[in-house]
Amino acid sequence: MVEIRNDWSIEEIGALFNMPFNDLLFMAHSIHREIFDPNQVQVSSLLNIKTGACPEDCSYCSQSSKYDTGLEREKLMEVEQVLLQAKQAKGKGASRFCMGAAWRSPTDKSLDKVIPMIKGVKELGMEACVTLGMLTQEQAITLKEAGLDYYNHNIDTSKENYSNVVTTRIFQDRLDTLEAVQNADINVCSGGILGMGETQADRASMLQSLANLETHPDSVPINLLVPIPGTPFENVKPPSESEFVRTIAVARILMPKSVVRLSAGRLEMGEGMQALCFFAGANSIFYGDQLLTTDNPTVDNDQLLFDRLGINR
Ligand code: SAM
Ligand code: DTB
Ligand code: SF4
Repeated sequence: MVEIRNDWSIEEIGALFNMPFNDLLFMAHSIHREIFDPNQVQVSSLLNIKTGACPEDCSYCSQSSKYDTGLEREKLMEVEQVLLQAKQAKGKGASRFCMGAAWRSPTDKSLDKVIPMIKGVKELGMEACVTLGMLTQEQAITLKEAGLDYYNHNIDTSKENYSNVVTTRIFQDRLDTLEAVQNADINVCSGGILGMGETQADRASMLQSLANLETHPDSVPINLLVPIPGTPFENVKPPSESEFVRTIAVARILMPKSVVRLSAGRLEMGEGMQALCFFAGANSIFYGDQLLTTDNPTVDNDQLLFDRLGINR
């Protein structure tokens, strides 16, 4: 029986990271098999419903107004447009539709405009997810009442490294929103990004913060930084492939029942690396030719990958 814990020490997590690679993968895969069908991967589609001009200074992001990334800003999309895209995503086989907005936090007025989008996605028979920045408790309850299934809000990196990545908010702000979302009984999707110059200790600490939440996030996206020209992190050296796979494996071991998503950055990963990530416990991807503002592998390529690996969704 796999034990669900939320008292992981940093030493224990460091020891997992330092296991021989094959032993670590075997352990993670064994846990994965106990809980999940190892040949099943959930697919979610993403749509950026409001682009650019964000007041935050996240050093990885194409949408921050602080950096000249050449991205054209776009105001909040119309409901009809959003639902058209959701319908297309469903037609291509996505089971969840995630809508992202480049906001620090939504105003109540803008939140009102997102509500019909959530309701429309639900009426299509899909799960609805949004990522809109920081929320108050009341806003989280409003989203729950609209039928929202998941709220994505990443902690992005370790608490120790946080101020090297963002200075316009603090780590605790992220935890506060996660708490509001959990209190409203919405499923939490929270993870982070690798490849922002963090150390292995930072990766361990980030996973510790997620795994020691009172309730583990239902979904844990692990992104590989997509380097954006014009941002402070455009030239940061990525982690080694084995280090990335190790992080997936440790996430799987710490949070056995959470769905671990192999998120942004898959365009830079070959078939073998993605296969290793699925073996190590990743069981979700973003599916669709676009992430928020950057490219994702095409639907055709992902179907080919799934066929080659015998993966179902
Ligand atoms: N503005 C909201 C927020 O920050 O919470 C929602 C949208 S934001 C773009 C969603 C998440 O996408 C970020 O928390 C980050 O983890 C991820 N992300 C953004 N830019 C990325 C990049 N260039 N590479 C990898 N992940 C990225
Ligand atoms: C998450 O963890 N990754 C997604 C989603 N949650 C919102 C976003 C990835 C963005 C990659 C860069 C871009 O396309 O702008
Ligand atoms: Fe804004 Fe979100 Fe990008 Fe940060 S990650 S700059 S909050 S859109």
